[in-house]
Amino acid sequence: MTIYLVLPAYNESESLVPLLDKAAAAADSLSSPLKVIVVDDGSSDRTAAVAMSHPLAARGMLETIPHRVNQGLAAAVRTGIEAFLSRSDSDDDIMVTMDADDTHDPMYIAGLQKAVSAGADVAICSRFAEGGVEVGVNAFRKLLSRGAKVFMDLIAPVSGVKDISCGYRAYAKPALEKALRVYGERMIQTIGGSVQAELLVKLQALGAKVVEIPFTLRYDLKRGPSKLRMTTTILGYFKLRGIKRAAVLEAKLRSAVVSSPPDASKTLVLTCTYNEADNIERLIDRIFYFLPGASVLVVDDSSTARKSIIH
Ligand SMILES: Nc1nc2c(ncn2[C@@H]2O[C@H](COP(=O)(O)OP(=O)(O)OP(=O)(O)O)[C@@H](O)[C@H]2O)c(=O)[nH]1
Ligand SMILES: [Mg+2]
Repeated sequence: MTIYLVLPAYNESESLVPLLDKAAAAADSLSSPLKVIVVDDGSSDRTAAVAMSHPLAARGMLETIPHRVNQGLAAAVRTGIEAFLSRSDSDDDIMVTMDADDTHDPMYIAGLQKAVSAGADVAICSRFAEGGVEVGVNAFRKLLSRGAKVFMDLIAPVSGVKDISCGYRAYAKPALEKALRVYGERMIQTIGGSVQAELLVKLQALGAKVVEIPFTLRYDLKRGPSKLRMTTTILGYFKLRGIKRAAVLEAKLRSAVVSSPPDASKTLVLTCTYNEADNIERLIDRIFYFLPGASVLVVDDSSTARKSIIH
């Protein structure tokens, strides 16, 4: 088993050194190897350089994936999930995400690992579970996190979970893989901080078991200004009602096919195309995913683009 620690980071050069030092100390006491993936979300400071000059990089335990421009937290999380799934070679590998602003202490990774190994699909470090604590959080921030929970309970409940917005979590690999297969491009649809609640909605629709372990949020250690995109995040929460409805439906329709694909050896899928170079590969991949063994006939109506796709 390997633990992949994904750190979405936007202008976190000040916070990364103390955080990575703590990650290195935690790695030494973990029972499984730790690999750190810093997703540098188009930072304008030295985030990538600071990460790569940390001793963890020299030990081959850290890599940085750059976004050329800032794309927002949700896109950074998606990049992290894809990187984890493409690097992991064992079903019992775990992906842990946490903020790179030094408010999440890596010492809780061991507890998250234990919870996932005991059968959880998602384990969340929770401020609101019994024993959870927040240090240095101002009244406005407290209102926001509690308000998000109350709002979600009204429009798109995440059942049994108190801390729906904390980004410090562990995911079991099969749960993420299944979600990506069922939802495809639509696995992450919101843009800002609402992505954390969205992932819970999407995974619970597939029957994921979510547990919480108490932790202490060290907001007092946060350096520099908050980068939270308030408007984008609030708008994202408003979208979650429709997103949840669609996810529940999609999960019902698709999860049976994903778990036991039909024999499609006698099926021909015919699709007619005109300038669909940007979409055809994804379509063919999805057809073969849901109908393994099928044949695909693409009738191309003299598309004008010069791009040719060899699948
Ligand atoms: N806000 C924000 N964070 C990003 C972005 N891209 C990556 N991140 C990282 O995502 C993590 C969460 O962002 P934070 O700004 O800490 O968001 P938060 O924890 O919800 O809110 P505060 O800690 O109160 O600011 C941090 O590690 C950021 O560096 C982005 O475009 N915006
Ligand atoms: Mg934070």
